[in-house]
Amino acid sequence: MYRLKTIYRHIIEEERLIPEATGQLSDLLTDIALACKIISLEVNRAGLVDILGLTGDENVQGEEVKKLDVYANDVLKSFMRMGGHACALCSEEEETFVPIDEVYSDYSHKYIVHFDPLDGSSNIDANISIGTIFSIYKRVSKRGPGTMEDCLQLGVKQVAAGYVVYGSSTIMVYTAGNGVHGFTLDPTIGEFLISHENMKISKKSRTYSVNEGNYSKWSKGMQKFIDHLKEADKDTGRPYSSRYVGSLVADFHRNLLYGGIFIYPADTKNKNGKLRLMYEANPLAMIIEQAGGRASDGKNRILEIVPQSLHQRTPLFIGSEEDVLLAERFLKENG
Ligand code: FDP
Repeated sequence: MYRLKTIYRHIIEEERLIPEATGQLSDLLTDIALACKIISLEVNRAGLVDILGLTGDENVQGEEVKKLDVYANDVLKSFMRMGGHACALCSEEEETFVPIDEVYSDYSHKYIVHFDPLDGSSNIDANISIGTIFSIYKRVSKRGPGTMEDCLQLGVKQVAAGYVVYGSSTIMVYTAGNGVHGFTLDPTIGEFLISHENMKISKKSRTYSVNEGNYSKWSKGMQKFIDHLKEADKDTGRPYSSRYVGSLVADFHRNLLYGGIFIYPADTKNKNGKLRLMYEANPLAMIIEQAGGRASDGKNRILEIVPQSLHQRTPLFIGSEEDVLLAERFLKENG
């Protein structure tokens, strides 16, 4: 007997646990999964761009060859627009949010989606894993196209979040508030099949992921924390190993599976860190908390940071709970 469970079936089973569910969230998640399958196909062909035509050129159908991040943004936007469940889309690639108007919907659309269509895109040409990150909120306004108030909600208000890694295989991981589940794309049948049910991150790890080239720009507390992880001490499992791909989704996914702490701190150049609260930190924070881990800006819980603008940045300490707590202690003790 086959024991295959598609992501679609999984989403529906989760929906059935909620008696008042209308099915809209399930449809939206399914739209995102389908869009990401299409992006995955194009990511796999990225190395052929030099052979088939540079970005900016026309392809054989006379269409312009788009940069992959622009392409991913367009695919996600059009699937979610046509799906009719979102009243606003907020993308890392867009200056402001895209309100969804009546042409595509009857105003029953009740969700807001934030997404980073292709995270880690500076790695594309080196064949390194990249990804898509998304986050879903319920609207607060009653009807009509979504508003800025709908888009700027606390991370704790997310109803679902997830990411897709385009790596040695394509994997989609999502949570709708009932655990974290991972699905691997089987390219032969074009389906995401369950491969990682109810993922949990270890409480303590032996791995840190940070761009250590920025060491001289860090605060004293941050420098001391990394120095501490590198000291040898058998009892506390040190020294830690260092693993840094430089592609957030890839680093995060590895740490979720094997334990670890990912850090992008504030530094003298990036006073508020580099990563985006709404597109990167909040969705990954919801996932890590659901998996038993912790996410903070070094002091405050990521999910409780009040957003002021769509592209706001934040320092990020995320991963195994005890490691994040230890980092917070070092920052506090060193001012
Ligand atoms: P990228 O610049 O390649 O798009 O969010 C952007 C991001 O990648 C993350 O994916 C990654 O973790 C981080 O920036 C890498 O930044 P550094 O190059 O400064 O280490």
